[in-house]
Amino acid sequence: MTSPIRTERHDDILVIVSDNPPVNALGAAVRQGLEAAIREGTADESVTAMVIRCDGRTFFAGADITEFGKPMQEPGLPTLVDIIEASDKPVVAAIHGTALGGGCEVTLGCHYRVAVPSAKIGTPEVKLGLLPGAGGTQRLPRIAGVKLALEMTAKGDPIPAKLAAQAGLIDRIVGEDSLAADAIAFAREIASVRPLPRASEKTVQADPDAIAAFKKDNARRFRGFEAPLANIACIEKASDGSSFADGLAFERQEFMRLMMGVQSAAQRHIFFADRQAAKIDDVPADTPLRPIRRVGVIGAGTMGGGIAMNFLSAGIPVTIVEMQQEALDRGTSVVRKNYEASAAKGRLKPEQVTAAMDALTPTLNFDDLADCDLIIEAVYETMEVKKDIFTRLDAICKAGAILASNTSYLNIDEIAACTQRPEDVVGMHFFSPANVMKLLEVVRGDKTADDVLATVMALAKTIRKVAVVAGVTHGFIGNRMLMPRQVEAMKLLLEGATPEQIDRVHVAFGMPMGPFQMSDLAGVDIGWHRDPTRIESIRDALAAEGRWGQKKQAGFYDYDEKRNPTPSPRVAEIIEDFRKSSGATVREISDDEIIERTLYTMVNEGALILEEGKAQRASDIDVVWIYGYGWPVYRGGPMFWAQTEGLPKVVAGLEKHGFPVAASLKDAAASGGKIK
Ligand code: 3H9
Repeated sequence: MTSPIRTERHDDILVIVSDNPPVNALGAAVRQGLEAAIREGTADESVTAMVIRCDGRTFFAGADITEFGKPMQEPGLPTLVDIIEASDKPVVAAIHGTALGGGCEVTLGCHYRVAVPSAKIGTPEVKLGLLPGAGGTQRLPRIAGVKLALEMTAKGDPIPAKLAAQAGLIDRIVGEDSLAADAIAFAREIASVRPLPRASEKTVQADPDAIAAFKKDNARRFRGFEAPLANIACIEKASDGSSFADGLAFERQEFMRLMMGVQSAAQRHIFFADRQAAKIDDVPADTPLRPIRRVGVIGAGTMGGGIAMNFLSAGIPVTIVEMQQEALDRGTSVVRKNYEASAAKGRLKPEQVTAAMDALTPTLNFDDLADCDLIIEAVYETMEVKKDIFTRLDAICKAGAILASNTSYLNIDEIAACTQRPEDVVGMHFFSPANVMKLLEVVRGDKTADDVLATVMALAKTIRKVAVVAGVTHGFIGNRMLMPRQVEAMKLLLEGATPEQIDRVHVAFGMPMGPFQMSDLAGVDIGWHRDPTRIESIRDALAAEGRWGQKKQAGFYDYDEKRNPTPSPRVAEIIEDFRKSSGATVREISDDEIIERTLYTMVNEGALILEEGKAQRASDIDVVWIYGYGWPVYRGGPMFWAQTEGLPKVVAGLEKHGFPVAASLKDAAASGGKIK
C-alpha cells in the first residue's frame, strides 16, 4: 500500500506532505509515514530544516477517531509528537484549514508554526469526552498561557489564526494562496537558529485564580460532564511546577480514564451519528439537487419568524406571508429585534443585520410565493387549515417548487394528497425557537421524490441544522417518543410523585429541565380544549384556573417576577383532589421508578418507531433527542443510553410496570445484540 505521506526536496528543505482525505486524520499509516520522514530529514546532512504540510482541504483534523478502542499501532501520537520535537533540525508546521486535536498537537511538537489567515487551530477533544492526549495539555499552556489553554481545551472551540498568532501559537501568518512556498522560505530563514524552541522546555506561570474563576464561570455549562474537569486538571498540572514528564504521565492517565469511560463512548457515538443522519439509505449521495434561491414562509408567528431567520442568516432571501398587516408587522419586528440582540452581543455586525433584513420581503399577498423555490408553511396545527394552504400553493407555485409543512404531528401524506404534486411535498419540522434549535426533522411522505428529500437534507446543512429523516407517524420521531413520557409523568403524580420530584430526577439525569418545567415554559394551555368547565385531567384544571405556565407566573409551579419557580400549594391541592377522585393508591415513588416509567418507555417507543421503519437507524433517534430536546450528549441519546443501561435491565423494568415491550427490544436484550 502506498503511504499517505510523501517527501519533497526543495534544495536544503525537506517538505513532508500528508495526503489522507477527507480530513488528513492521523491514522497509523500517517503516523508511520511522518516518523519515517522526520528520520529521513534528520539523517540527511544536506537537509537544514523540515516543513510539514497537508494536501486537500485541511491540515490534520486530529487522531483517527475510528481507531479508538482498537489496539494502537506504533508509533502512537504522543511518541510521534515527541519525535518531531526532539529533532535537532527545525520543523515548521504549515497550517491551512483546521489543525485540530492531534493535528494541533503535531504543530505544538513542531518548533515553528506558520498559517494562512483563514486557518483555525483548536483542541476539540472535550467534545468527544476526551482531552488532548498527545502532550497538548502540557505544551499548549506552556506556549499560550493558562487562560487560553483552559478556554481551548475545556470548551473545545477552535480559534482563528490571527488570535493564535497573538497568543504565540502561530509564528507567522502567510499568504492565503502561497502557504507551501512561504513555509519553505520561513524554514530557510530560521534554519540555523539555535537553540530550537521546544514547548516542553518552557515553563508556565501558575494561575490558580484564573483556574478557580474559569471553573466557577462555566459550572453550568460543564454540569454532568467529566471531560472539562479532566482538561482543567491537566492544565493545572502543567502550571503547578510539576516536570513536563510528570505532566505528560498525568495527561496519559486522565486520557485513558476518559477514553475507557461511557461519556466519551457516548460523545464519539454522537459525532458519527450526526454525520450518518445526513445520509439517506436508499437515495444516492450524488442525487442532483433542486436549486433553492428564494424561500417562502407562511406565517410570521414565533415559528415562522424563527424559520425565516435560518435562511436569511445563510444569505437566502425569504418572502414571508401573513393574513393581517398587524401580524406581519409584529413578526417582522420580532425578527429584527432578534438580529439586533445578536448584534448587541457582538455576534453579528450591524451590516449583517441590515443585509438579513433587506433580504426579507414581508407581504400579505399569497401570490407573491409564486417565484419561491421552497415554501414552508408554519401556521396552526389544524389539518383543514393546512389542506387549504396546500391547495392554494398547488395553484400558484411554479413547477418544481418544494412545498413543505412545519407540522409537528400531522400526516404529511394527507396534506400532500390535496395537491397535484405529492412528490414535491415534504415535512420540515423545526424545533422552537427555530432560529436556535439545531434539529430539523425531515418528514418523508409516501410519495416524496428522492431529489426533494436530498435537496432538503443538503439545505439543512447550509442553514446549520442537523437533519434527521422521519417517516409519517403521529409526532414523527421526537414528539411521538415524548408522548409516553408525558402520560407516565401525569400518572406518577396521581400515584404519589410530585412535579418537583419528577423534574428533579430528569434534571439530575442531565436533561435541561423536567416534563413539568417544560410544560410551564411551553405553556400549559397548549393543546387545551379551552372549555374551563370541562376538567378531565390535572392539566385541564390548571389551564381552567389560568395557570398557563411561566407567562402567567403560575403553572405546575409558582413563579416570582424573575421567573424563579417554587412548588405550588395550589397545584398540590389540585393533585390531591384528582388522587381522591381517581381512587389511585398513593404511595412513595422511588427515583428509579420515575426513570423506568418515563425514560424506559421512550426507549420502547423508539424501538417501535424503528420496527415500523419510521426512523432509518437507532442513532438517528439519538440525534433527534440530543439536538431537539437537550438529552445530555454524554449519555449518547436514548437508544445509546439503553445499551449502556443494559437492554435486559430495560426490558425487565418495562415488564415490571406492565408495559408491552417492543419485540425488537426483547430480541436484542435476549441475544445480547443492539437496537439498530
Ligand atoms: C484526538 O485528536 C485525540 C488526540 O488528542 C490524542 C490521541 C492520543 N477521525 O465533519 P465532516 C470523517 S481526537 C476519523 O463531515 P467537515 C467524518 O466522520 C480528534 N474520521 O467534514 C466524515 O466521514 P464520512 C480531535 C474523521 O468538512 C468525514 O471525515 N479532532 C475525523 O464538515 C468528513 O467530516 C476532532 O474532533 C477524525 N478525526 O468538517 C475533529 N474527522 O464522510 C473532528 C472527520 O464518512 N472533525 N472524520 O461521514 C471535525 O471537526 C470535522 O470533521 C472537520 C471537517 C471540521 C475537520
